[in-house]
Amino acid sequence: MRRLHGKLVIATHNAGKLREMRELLTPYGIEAVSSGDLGLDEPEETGADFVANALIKARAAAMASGLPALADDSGVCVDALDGAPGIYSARWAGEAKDFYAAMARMESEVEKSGSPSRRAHFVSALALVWPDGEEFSVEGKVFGDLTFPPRGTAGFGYDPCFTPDGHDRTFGEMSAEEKHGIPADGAQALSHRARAFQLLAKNLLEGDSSPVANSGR
Ligand code: ITT
Repeated sequence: MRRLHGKLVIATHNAGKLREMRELLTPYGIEAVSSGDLGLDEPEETGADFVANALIKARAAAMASGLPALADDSGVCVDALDGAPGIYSARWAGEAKDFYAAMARMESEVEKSGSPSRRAHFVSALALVWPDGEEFSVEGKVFGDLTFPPRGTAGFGYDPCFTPDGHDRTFGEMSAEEKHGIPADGAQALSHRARAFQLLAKNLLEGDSSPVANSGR
């Protein structure tokens, strides 16, 4: 399996995601630039699922930059809404990227559905594409309950309206470390993106230079 080292493009224009992805890559000594830093265009996300859209974004950034590119496609899937907004999670916030409006719409559509379920899950697909065309993708999920009214100001997007299973605070009320920190003991991380990242790291990042390998595990 090919290992990732050196310079990488994080193919996102979403500042919240970029921050999390940079933090996740920090221990691996990879020099990360963003597609925003490089002035890359945002490709149209025409895929039918999260992995397909992550691959579209990573391929476009790898081709345009000549560097390996890591992209995330993610969203929240609500059981009472048959999985919506899912891959359309960003679009629900509109041009203004107003996630409080998107969360209000979610609350009202869930109420209208008549379903008693408040179950939801976040999904993150991470795709890594090298400029020579080699591709790798993984998916992470976290299940929990919708929480209305939204609580907390940490994180981004739908974080204030999602309480992961086993917790009584929303992602919006958690520190970055709690939401997407990687446990040192090898246990599963909490967020969908951190879980996907653990799979990516296991396959592509734990070379001789990784802190985990150096610690003798
Ligand atoms: P890029 O395509 O440039 O990466 P985007 O915001 O358009 O940015 P997506 O198409 O993947 O990204 O949309 C994902 C949306 O789902 C994102 O805008 C968030 O609102 C939401 N989302 C994903 N992960 C989230 C998280 O960890 N916490 C809160 N909301 C999240």
